[in-house]
Amino acid sequence: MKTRAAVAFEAKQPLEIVELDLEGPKEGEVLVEIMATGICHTDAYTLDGLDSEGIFPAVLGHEGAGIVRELGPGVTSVALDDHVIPLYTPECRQCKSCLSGKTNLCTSIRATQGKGVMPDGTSRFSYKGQKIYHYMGCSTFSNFVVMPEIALAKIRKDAPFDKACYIGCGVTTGVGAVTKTANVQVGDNVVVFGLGGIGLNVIQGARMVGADKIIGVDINPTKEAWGRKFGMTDFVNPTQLSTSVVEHLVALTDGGADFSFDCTGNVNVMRDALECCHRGWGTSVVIGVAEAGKEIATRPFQLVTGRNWRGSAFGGAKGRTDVPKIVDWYVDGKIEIDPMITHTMGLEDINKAFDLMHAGESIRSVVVF
Ligand code: NAD
Ligand code: AHE
Ligand code: ZN
Repeated sequence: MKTRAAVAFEAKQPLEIVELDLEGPKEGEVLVEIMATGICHTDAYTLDGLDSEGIFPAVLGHEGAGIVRELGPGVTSVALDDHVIPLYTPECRQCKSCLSGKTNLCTSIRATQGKGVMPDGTSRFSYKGQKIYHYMGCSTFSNFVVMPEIALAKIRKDAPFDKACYIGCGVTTGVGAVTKTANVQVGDNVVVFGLGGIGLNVIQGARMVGADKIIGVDINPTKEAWGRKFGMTDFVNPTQLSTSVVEHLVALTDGGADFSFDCTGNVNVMRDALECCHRGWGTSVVIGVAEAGKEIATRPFQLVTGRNWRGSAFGGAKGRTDVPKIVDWYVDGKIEIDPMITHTMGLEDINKAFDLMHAGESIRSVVVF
């Protein structure tokens, strides 16, 4: 069949809207019509040539929502017309990682996902006979995609696609980092670096679990109002300080944060996020994805004296189990999504979403097919 898609033919070039050929689902696979997709900073990072796994030409996008249109042989967990969110972190419930109960990082198809192909090693997209690669096992910048059933979360049908798609990455990543990875408790002090599409969800997650101080840090002053909208109690702009940001935050939290979160992908910020944590117990969670080749550093003394450095992918959420619950939280009004979706556009305008993100003018842009 044919599918309309925004293709990244090369790094650092605008996406091109073209009609691709798409091969149908094989054993255990499903054809999904993508109804809406968000644009996450990780898509920009890959498009900008900063991803060590970046492959071109590819159909990017990993924050979508859609409808099951065709089932391959043997599919049992979803049915025609089900509403689904594609999962870049699948949940096979059979691999060592899934069975461990210790992680959401299902390993069953991670290797082929990283190579831009389906689990059988083939790509299903092509353009004029040329192979086009998949991305993060999702490729939601295409109107139709083929997904393994283990990488589909079935969601309720009353959740609007143009909002639910954000749960496919940003919402789950931010809220889950607080509730699952960090397990923030009532009364904890939290510092969030980077108040974009992820950081604001960390803030609303911290508000939801009853954190005490929720301090937002951003170099863009317009983010103060955004943070306050979702529960931030204090705002810090590092460019406006006369002391170091770490000293300032340690003073503001009476000795350091119980939890901090990096939502910038900047390795220097990651260091500040660790070092503003409380001596003896503070934990810093790295969410941001750093450019290929970048490394984090700190004095080992920071860890010797009880600070903890952790990371979180997809908020520690198990996709098929947790994503439908997060959709319930949204529909039941426990978390907000609508105000964070600042721009909605057609696929033909998808490059504007990247421009808005780079200019710091959007929180989330969503493409509706
Ligand atoms: P975004 O562009 O919407 O937001 C980034 C924010 O960081 C902006 O508000 C920007 O002003 C701020 N910022 C930049 N440099 C800063 C600095 N030096 N100090 C303080 N603030 C600074 O991006 P996003 O979509 O929110 O994504 C944030 C990061 O999270 C990216 O690195 C992305 O790749 C990553 N991410 C990780 C996961 C995961 O599962 N670990 C999931 C989604 C996104
Ligand atoms: N390809 C990058 C890694 C990128 C990365 O860490 N991705 C996150 C999700 S970002 C979503 O916006 C993730 O899930 N990581 C776990 C995994 O298995 O990729 C690189 O550095 O090579
Ligand atoms: Zn993302």
